[in-house]
Amino acid sequence: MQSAQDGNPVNDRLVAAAVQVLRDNDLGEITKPSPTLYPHQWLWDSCFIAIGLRHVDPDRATREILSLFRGQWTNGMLPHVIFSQSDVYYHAGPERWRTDLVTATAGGAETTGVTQPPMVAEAVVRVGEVLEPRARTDFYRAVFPGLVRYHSWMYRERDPWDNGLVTLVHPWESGMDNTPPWMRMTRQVTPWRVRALQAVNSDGVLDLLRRDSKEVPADERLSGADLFTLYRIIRELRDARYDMRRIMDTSVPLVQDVAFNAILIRANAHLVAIAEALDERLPAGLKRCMGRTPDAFRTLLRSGDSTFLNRDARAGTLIPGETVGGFLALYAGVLRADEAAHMAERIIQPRWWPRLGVASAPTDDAEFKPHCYWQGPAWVNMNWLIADGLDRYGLSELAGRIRRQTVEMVAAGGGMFEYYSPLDGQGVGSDHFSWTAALVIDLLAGSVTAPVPPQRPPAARVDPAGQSRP
Ligand code: 9WN
Repeated sequence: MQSAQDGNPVNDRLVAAAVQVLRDNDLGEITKPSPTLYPHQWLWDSCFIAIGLRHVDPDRATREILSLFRGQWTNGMLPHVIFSQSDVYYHAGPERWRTDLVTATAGGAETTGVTQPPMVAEAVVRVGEVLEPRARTDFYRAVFPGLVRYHSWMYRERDPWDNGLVTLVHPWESGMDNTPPWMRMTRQVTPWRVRALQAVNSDGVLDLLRRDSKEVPADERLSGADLFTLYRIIRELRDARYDMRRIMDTSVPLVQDVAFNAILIRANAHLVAIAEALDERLPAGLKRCMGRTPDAFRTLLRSGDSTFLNRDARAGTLIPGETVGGFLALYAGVLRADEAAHMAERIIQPRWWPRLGVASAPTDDAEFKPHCYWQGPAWVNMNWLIADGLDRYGLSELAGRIRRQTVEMVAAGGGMFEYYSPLDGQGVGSDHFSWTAALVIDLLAGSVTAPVPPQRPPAARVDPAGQSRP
């Protein structure tokens, strides 16, 4: 690997530590998110990892992305996990999903049956920026067909109401598994056996049946009851053969997730840019669907303020409970300048930025827990996305503050942790976490990307009818 060091001894030590984490988690063509808790390849993790790796080993960064396509399903889906080391235990391993009964994958890899936020096009462009023009074209050409198939799958399979928003079928697809609104949805389908245990205060026994909570303290993970509910959803998805038409007839919660769709909007813009660079055409049907997502996204806006929420797609109603995901509207570039400025003011309020920002759930949410992954802690990837979005609106002072604070948080936390308490900066979750390391490298390298202006002026302010069923 090359050096990404900048001559400042503190930063140089941090970069060296980050590079070491990536080296330790390197399995050859892929990087596992952490040494033992997450021993396979995760979709959006690999994208963030590639964005950091491009500064130290651009060729390895391209392979991190290319390796994702070996898990691509025949229908175009890029799965959320590709099981890479068959002999290594993971609590939701291939036997839980049995996707081999439903599909083949491009490279014969075993995978889960759901996806994760579509960060791939972003990672492709960021890696492309550090490649020589010819190598960039080759790289673009290698990923383009797979990207088109993936984006087409999202609309064809996961936009059953054909309104431009992608619907998720498992909290793991959001990448932000246990944010309060997602937990509200999943708890609607807690299995009766688990409810029976809860009724007599005995659900603690479920912890005896799990291993993930042995890796990190139990209060930094989901409760046993919640985890077994997620397993139940997997079972329903498996029985429905991961087919959206059948899934709609099950009790699986269906959610139009704000962060996922914000990332999709940006990814679509990248896909257009990649196609233009290659002088290729995108399928007309895909272009039509992509064109509708920015306006559809604004139907996730709560009327009366600048808060974007997830929608319960079955009920057609917004799900109460703000998350950091709402701030990714900045990253999507779908706001008017006044809305962006208002959002920036909200980010620095103490409920989102108690001592460190940006909390994944506000401190006044009844479910707020500073050490429990998406129920409060600050995450490096979210800060990276928000800072990028602020730059799009010229809000660079706050963008810079978020970036500096993020690097300081990691430096003070004593390791590359999965997430950090927004109350006191304590590093929590898994240590030696790859995307934290990769994005610290990227933040310290400074952006090689000029801020991207917002896509286009958004449509008129949200129509209250937007909250009705899509
Ligand atoms: C389930 C790997 C992944 C991240 C997710 C994070 C966590 C997995 C888990 O770890 O989810 O996908 O077992 O909790 O929530 O964002 O991609 O780092």
